[in-house]
Amino acid sequence: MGLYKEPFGVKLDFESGVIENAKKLVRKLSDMKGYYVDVEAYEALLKENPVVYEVYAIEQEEKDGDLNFATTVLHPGKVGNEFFMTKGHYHAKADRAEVYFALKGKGGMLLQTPEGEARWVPMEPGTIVYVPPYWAHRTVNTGHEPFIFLALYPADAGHDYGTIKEKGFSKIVVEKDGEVVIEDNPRWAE
Ligand code: M6P
Ligand code: ZN
Repeated sequence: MGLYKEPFGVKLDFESGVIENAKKLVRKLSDMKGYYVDVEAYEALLKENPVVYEVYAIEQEEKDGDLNFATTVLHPGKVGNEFFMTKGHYHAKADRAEVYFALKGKGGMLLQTPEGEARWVPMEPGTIVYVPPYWAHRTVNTGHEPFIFLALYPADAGHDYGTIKEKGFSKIVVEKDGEVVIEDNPRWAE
């Protein structure tokens, strides 16, 4: 039996997004310094330091052929007029793909090639998003309740946060006159 891992089933609570026995990761606003365009609004909100998102992950050893999965509970909120979002990443093994499945709430995914070509894919419960190899991906909560989704990704994909942390995405997702607007990131050209 040494070759074979033990199969298992785990329960995902659709209301809360929690996966039983998963490893929980909490990202507070203070973990996201430099990610939001409006620095003043960021500093002001830091006094409350809200939780921006939680991740519940079931991960395997980083081996080719195996699979990880995780839910993310992305809370509603804004920094200035920019919606709460995940950090976003390329895969350390850049050619690894991923699939997201939206469970609850409202939002979308911002994707980008290494050259800065960006796409926005709106997500609502039932939306399945295919993240092709090489595309960075970040999710954004554009609603008023937690935005919850499941992600499935190769166990050896890894996370490369560096590029996004420095430059962000070429687009930002903001609220303007009550509408969700995807606009150029003023910091991108610097
Ligand atoms: C999804 C997956 C995870 C990722 C999480 C949060 O659940 O893609 O691999 O960690 O979203 O996104 P990030 O790592 O960009 O903060
Ligand atoms: Zn990923």
